[in-house]
Amino acid sequence: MKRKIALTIAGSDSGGGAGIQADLKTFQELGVYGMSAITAVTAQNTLGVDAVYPMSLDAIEKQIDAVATDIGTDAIKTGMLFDSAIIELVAEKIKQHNWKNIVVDPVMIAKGGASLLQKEAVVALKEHLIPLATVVTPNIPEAEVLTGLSIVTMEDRKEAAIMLHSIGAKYVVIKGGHGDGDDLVDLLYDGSVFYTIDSKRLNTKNTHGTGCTFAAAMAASLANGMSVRRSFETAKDFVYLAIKHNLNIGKGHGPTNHWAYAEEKAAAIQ
Ligand code: PXL
Repeated sequence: MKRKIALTIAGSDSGGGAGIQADLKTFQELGVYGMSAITAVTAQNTLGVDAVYPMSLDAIEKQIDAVATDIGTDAIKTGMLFDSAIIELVAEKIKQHNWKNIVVDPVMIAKGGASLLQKEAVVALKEHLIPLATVVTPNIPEAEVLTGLSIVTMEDRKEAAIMLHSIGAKYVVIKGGHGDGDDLVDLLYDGSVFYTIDSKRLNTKNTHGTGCTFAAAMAASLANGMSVRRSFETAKDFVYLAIKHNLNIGKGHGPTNHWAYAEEKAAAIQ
């Protein structure tokens, strides 16, 4: 059986719950062969980020080119890109290698408040990377920064989605996790139609890495040949189960359970 392949271009989380570690675990669980180009190394655990060490542009370019010249990829996921120089390099490389199925997770701030993206880089994200995105997957605070809107109502979310589509993302997902209340709505926009998935909020502090995991699950699903809508549904199921069966690891915001989706599928077959 020929496996599909995905590349994550993102930061490393030493605690294993977010960043490239979450991405590679998610790719694996969805049957996709995972590869990585590391943009920054973070020293962090479930209590927070202690330090951030961005990689040199040369090191990032060499990792991407090494993958491109030999292996290629069926999908890309971008996560923490740290500054505008890294964003411009990654955008240039995606164009140069003519890659498709690009999931852009516009990572900005870690759960504990540490900055994973310089303020100056927001413009580069909008000018260079989002226009290449098959799908961009902000949470509500990220969508606010990207659009300048204050997002309170569902109409605000839809307006933000329209704006992000107009700057070039083919599809826009606005994740509902940061909304208020017990009912959570994730929104997908394809440029003409809105599609939503409703779920109940799961009450736990162990949600570290959910954004990374969601975007990685979308990238793996696109690599597997699914439509964007089906990839959105799969990513939602994957993250919902990962939070529901979270591992309670560490003393702070613990990671989610990347095994849960495949384990539930296996149990359903028996
Ligand atoms: O979830 C955002 C994120 C992305 N990438 C890295 C991170 C985090 C959150 O902590 O550490 C490397």
